[in-house]
Amino acid sequence: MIVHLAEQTGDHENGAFERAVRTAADSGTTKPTISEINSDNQESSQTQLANKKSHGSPDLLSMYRRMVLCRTLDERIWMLNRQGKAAIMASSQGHEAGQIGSVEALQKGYDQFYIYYRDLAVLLELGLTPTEIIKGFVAKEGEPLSGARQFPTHGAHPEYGIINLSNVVATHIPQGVGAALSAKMKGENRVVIIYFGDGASSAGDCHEAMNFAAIHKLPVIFFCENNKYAISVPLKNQMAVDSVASRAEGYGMPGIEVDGCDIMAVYEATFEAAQRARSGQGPSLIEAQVERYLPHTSDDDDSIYRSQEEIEEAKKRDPLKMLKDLLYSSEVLDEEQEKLINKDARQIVNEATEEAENAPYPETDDFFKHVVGDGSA
Ligand SMILES: Cc1ncc(C[n+]2csc(CCOP(=O)(O)OP(=O)(O)O)c2C)c(N)n1
Ligand SMILES: [Mg+2]
Repeated sequence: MIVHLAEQTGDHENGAFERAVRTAADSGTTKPTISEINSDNQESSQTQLANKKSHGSPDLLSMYRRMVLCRTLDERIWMLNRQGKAAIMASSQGHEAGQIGSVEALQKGYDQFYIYYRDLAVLLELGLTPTEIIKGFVAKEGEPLSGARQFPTHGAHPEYGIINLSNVVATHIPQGVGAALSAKMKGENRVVIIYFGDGASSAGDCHEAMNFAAIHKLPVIFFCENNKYAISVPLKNQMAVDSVASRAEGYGMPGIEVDGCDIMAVYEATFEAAQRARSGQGPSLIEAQVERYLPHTSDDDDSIYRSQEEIEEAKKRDPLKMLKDLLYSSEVLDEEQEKLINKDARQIVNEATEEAENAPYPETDDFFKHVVGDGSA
């Protein structure tokens, strides 16, 4: 992890980095601890954490299960699109560790999540069911974000703290900063995390939002999922620097580069940024270096701008594989259990697909419900 510090905060030495995780599977069993798990893998962030004092307890086996579920759901939605049943899809494959690791470090039901179109795992982590998500893609009654009126994954779920009103790139970044200003003015201890891509980081909205948040020390985490492409435009044609996080210095906040395929590294960085935010020290910019395995969306053909070799190379860093290898080497996971996890995920996604496909379309009579106010508020 590389930290670009615009100011000396001091807590990198003694704060949230000073913690560890408990067992990879169930606590209270004889399964090995993270430090034991990582005895063969000295370089990983999990190992660094393991030797430090415990404060939190992410369950790596559970996180692996959730990653598998997200990947299985993502593959299914892509397939439904190819069958002509699902609308446009922006795949999260390669982003799962960044998304799940960051949510794990925050307070569900209290913190606010300004997400973007690629954040499938964030939706699942915050409580949307696979059925509800597929309903968004096939525009069926009961989709909770917009009543199936919006682009899939778009809308809001205030109870879960989810806001994703538009896919006009970067427009949600100042909106999230506004929510953080509101939290600060009300004296709430809430953190707002804003997810966006590397392309969005070059938009004017992003600059204004970061500048404002840093001036007013707002409780925000800017979480950039850097997959090195904005549709077909590679990073080098988007910015003249090679690190999104390095820009943080220009705004007066810490910028942290983290391996977005290493779920514990993401958890650690997000936890620390949340602590800064909650203790009034202001925003942080996390650059999670992730991979994009599929075309930009199901409407895109990446073969005209990206080689197969490059994609195969990126797959060596597959976040599912990375966590799976760790769990295998620790004997927390074996072949039989892996098969069961895959089978469970397939069954959940099969049932969700069937339920969503069999659901009715929304009533035309309430076409404007949740779209235009009824004047009562
Ligand atoms: C203001 C605006 N400009 C252009 C677009 C078209 N567009 C949609 S997604 C996208 C690329 C965004 O890339 P990035 O922020 O890196 O996110 P990624 O899709 O790679 O996760 C663009 C240019 C848009 N939606 N909004
Ligand atoms: Mg991108």
